[in-house]
Amino acid sequence: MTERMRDKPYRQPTGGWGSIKSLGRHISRQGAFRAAGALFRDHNKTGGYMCTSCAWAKPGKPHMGEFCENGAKATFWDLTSRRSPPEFFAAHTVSELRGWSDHDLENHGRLTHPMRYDAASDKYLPLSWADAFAEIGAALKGQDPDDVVFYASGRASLETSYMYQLLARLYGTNNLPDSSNMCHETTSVALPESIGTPVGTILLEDFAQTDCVLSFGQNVGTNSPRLLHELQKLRQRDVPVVVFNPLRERGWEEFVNPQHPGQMLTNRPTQIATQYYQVSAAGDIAAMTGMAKALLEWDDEARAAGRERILDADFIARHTHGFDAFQQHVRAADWSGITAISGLPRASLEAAARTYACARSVIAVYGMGLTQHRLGSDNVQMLINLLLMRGNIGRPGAGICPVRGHSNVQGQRTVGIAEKTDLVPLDRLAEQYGFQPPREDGMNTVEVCEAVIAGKVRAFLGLGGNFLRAVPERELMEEAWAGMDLSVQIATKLNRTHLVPARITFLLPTLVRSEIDEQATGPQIVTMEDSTTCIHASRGKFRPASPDLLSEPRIVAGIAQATLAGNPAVPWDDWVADYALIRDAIEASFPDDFRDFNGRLDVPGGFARPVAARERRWQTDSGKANFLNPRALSADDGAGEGGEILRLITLRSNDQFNTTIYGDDDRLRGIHGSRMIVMINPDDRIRHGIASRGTVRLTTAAQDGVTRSMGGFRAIDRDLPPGTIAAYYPECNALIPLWHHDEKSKTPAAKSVPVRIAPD
Ligand SMILES: Nc1nc2c(c(=O)[nH]1)N[C@H]1C(S)=C(S)[C@@H](COP(=O)(O)OP(=O)(O)OC[C@H]3O[C@@H](n4cnc5c(=O)[nH]c(N)nc54)[C@H](O)[C@@H]3O)O[C@H]1N2
Ligand SMILES: Nc1nc2c(c(=O)[nH]1)N[C@H]1C(S)=C(S)[C@@H](COP(=O)(O)OP(=O)(O)OC[C@H]3O[C@@H](n4cnc5c(=O)[nH]c(N)nc54)[C@H](O)[C@@H]3O)O[C@H]1N2
Ligand SMILES: [Mo]
Repeated sequence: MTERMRDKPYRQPTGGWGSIKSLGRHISRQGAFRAAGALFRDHNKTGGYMCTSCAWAKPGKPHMGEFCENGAKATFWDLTSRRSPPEFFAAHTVSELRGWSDHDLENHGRLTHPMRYDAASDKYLPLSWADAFAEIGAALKGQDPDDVVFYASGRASLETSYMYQLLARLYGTNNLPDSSNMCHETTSVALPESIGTPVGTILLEDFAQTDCVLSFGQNVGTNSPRLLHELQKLRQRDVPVVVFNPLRERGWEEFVNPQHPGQMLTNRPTQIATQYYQVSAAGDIAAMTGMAKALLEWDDEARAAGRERILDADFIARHTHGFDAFQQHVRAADWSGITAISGLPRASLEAAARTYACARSVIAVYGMGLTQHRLGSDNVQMLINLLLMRGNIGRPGAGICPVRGHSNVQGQRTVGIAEKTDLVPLDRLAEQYGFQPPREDGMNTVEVCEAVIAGKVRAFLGLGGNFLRAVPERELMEEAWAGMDLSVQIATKLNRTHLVPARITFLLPTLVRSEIDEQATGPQIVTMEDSTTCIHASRGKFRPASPDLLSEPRIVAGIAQATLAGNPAVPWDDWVADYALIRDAIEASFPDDFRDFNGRLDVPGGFARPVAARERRWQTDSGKANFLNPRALSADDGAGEGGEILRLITLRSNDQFNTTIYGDDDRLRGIHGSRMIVMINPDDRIRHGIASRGTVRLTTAAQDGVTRSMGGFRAIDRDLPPGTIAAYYPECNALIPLWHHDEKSKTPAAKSVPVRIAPD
């Protein structure tokens, strides 16, 4: 693979012809020609299907091409003409398939038939759906519910997710971890403490009214490219965009909108970031403290001179709690610590603060670069502190904008997929369905991993996802996984998790969202929630990849009926026949969020769930928005300190969706033909005696008796802050200790793994 590797920094803008060319290649490789026309007709359109890729908001008046390069790739990947039918499994043992790459496994095509692992032949063999459900039900009946895990990746609809959480609770457990536990759980824990809501406060229309965007640790060009449409529009109004990111991500630099013929013809890009700060990994608390310090100084000066205040004193007095302690904390922080940890000079932080202070309304956008750290919650809360200083929450054009990952990850939590019982209206579920739901908190993802390694998890059901590739501590996890009694994987394509069988293992293939979901009352609609709390309907348009596929609601109902005693209040069959009835049930459980659910399916741009902080109602202990002091200046809490230790960022390429690897290219970073690379600053490389493009080994710097080491990476020079290196997820997950996570939310700290580097 390394022979084919090419690397040359990419100078072209994001979007533009590069993205059109890349799409052309993907359509033909996947044989997904039928999908191409639909992109213009149905993709993210009212009456069409919602993109399965990211959770970014869908506008009420969509572009004709309301899609991006990566959303289109995800659609082609789903609608491929390639298949992995029973004959494929007959020809390959599971041990053999374990030698295939993540790309090759999924690229072989859609799963077409329910399968069960047969240990004697080491192969997956087909079986009927009825047998699969009966055997799963029998196996689950023999387990203690506390030992069973119901995992959800964030793609399944609100309807499926609601049924899935109900299945788990009727069965007797709150073990409902989800991909969010590795992602924005930090947000879900940090925001309620600060502002009393677990989700972002902005709506799409706020971008039209904002005067400044701050961005921390999010890669817009790859992971939420349609957000570039909003950013481009506000740049045309000359609104400043201030970016903090250790890497120079092309998406934040320049964009050519493929939807604008004029711009495509001239290829004259829009400059997105007006100020770009390459903060050190885990240096954001320090950077934001520097900005806050500058604001306080200028406010002192303004007050002394009788000029207009820099702080929004009225907002702080009326709406917040803890400001005095916060300002003392910030005043006490010294610039030398701030500049050392952020890696940024004082003048840069003052320039960023100046732009912030000059803007009336500010939106702060962030992603995994803030959440996936040992003090990730402090990162998020410090960003809120910065917004609160100038009253930038709860008014038009201002607010906090966590950019969510999976297309329905936020919605799954809204309808009850949560291991924490205080997030779920258990009393209402108890009344609605006449049962006693379990009242103990379940396990989150990290706790599930601990329990798997300890041999305490006996059965694992996965509603989508690729758990073993996504979690930390890969080697111990794969070893322990095989000791479980039961693994049930509801999936669209084959992945590594399916190839580490438990004693009994089922692979249950399902429809994708763009496919027609025909049930007894006709084609069904499903719904999902975007990053801005707006709920959208989605209607499949394509013939299913195989006649043997069942929809996700049908599969969840099948497992439930085979496992649980009958309950007249839970009409699984009626629900499957007509998903509108599931939506009625959701509305009954969550009346505030889903008032008139079926009546509002086609509101253009989706209908927004109410968010109290958006209206400056603070559902916190203090009844106010809380200034909260960060516990340290460095978000890695000292883990990456010491001369030889580097902070490894594990991140996504432009050619993947999480563990789904579309190809080996990362066009926007100028890397082609290999994913086994480490991006490194040339000074760091030379200091460690590594040749340019030399082969290197990374070893985790942790004294816990476990050796975590991976060789075979190529070192590629990139403009990165000293001490910060970057490589791809999921390849690097074997290097992340399970205990290396955000302290409050247990989100794995995948963005600053302490490692040593050496020639290999
Ligand atoms: N095409 C595509 N779209 C996706 C996904 C995908 O894999 N492919 N995944 C989806 C999912 S589930 C999610 S959660 C989102 C993820 O989207 P992002 O939040 O963008 O996640 P990452 O790609 O992991 O990259 C995070 C960014 O943070 C920067 N960063 C790393 N450490 C730090 C730090 O300490 N400080 C700062 N300021 N920046 C830092 C990295 O350089 C990188 O640019 O995207 C979603 N959308
Ligand atoms: N080191 C490191 N680790 C990370 C991260 C990181 O940045 N760095 N990011 C974390 C984040 S943010 C996340 S969200 C997790 C992702 O973790 P997961 O959500 O568990 O992983 P995915 O790769 O999204 O899951 C892909 C699989 O889902 C199945 N699938 C796809 N579509 C559907 C569908 O419509 N229905 C069903 N039933 N199955 C489907 C396919 O079989 C596919 O193989 O990884 C986390 N792990
Ligand atoms: Mo995510």
